[in-house]
Amino acid sequence: MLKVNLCGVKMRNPTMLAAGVLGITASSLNRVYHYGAGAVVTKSFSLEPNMGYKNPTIVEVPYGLINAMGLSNPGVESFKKELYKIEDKIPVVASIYGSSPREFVKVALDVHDLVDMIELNISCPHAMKGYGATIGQDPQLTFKVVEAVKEACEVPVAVKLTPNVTDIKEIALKAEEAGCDAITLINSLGPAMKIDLKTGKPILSNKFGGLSGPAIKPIAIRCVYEVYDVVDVPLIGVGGITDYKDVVEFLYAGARATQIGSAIFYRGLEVFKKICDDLKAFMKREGFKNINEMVGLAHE
Ligand code: RRO
Repeated sequence: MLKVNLCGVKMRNPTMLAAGVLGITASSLNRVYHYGAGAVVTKSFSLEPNMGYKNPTIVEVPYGLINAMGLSNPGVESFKKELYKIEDKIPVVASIYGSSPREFVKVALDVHDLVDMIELNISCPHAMKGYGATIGQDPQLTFKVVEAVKEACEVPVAVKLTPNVTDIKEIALKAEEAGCDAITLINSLGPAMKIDLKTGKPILSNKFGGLSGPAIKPIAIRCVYEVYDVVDVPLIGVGGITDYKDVVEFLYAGARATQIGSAIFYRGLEVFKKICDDLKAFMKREGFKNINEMVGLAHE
């Protein structure tokens, strides 16, 4: 009933672990799958190791979290060792980043044999210049990165977009034109900021970070809804999902699968099974036989 086929990747349900959360080691990725996720996405990794920003890197705000981890990761060589240790049956998506089409291609070619899909992170809102959202805010750069990775590897390629643009449809259309197989909407919203009243200073060491959690869900829903109207590739919805109702809303807006990140902070890893059980009960009540019947219903 909950099964989803995403670009040929068979998932037992439409919930995926979002990039950046518990995605550094094979043991935590295996664990998330055993708690019920349909697929897992790694923390974004790059060609070379990156220390990221100093602590504090995360702060809670009403209805959300602001993070500026700083694209921290041990580099592709080290990441590969983890990818080998992920259980075969688990659908794995490698989230990768770089500062040029060539860099993206190098990382993609290093891991494409070990994963089921690649997700291009061109959307981190507080990345260094030349990385993250500075790529995803530019339609031409978006096109070049997607095209280069698609030419180089066989595995399906999703591209994760930033909501911090004037017209997300324009970027999505460019990504599709360049050949992407799926579009993930959205990365965290930002740059966002919180100031400590005692010290009078910004809390995060980087000052600015990306806002995630329930606060951004209405924007994520709008992005999925708008992009669904203009592209044919499947969409993966992410941003503020905490219960099955949020998943239903994303499906109705046009997502074929969903990703969950901040909710693990609020509800623990049990959130995946709880959402799937509740979603199944909802589908029975409403007479849906499969997930596909729900995708895009808000447009009819
Ligand atoms: O590592 C991060 O600080 C980070 C990344 Br790469 C991203 O894509 N989105 C985010 O909120 N944080």
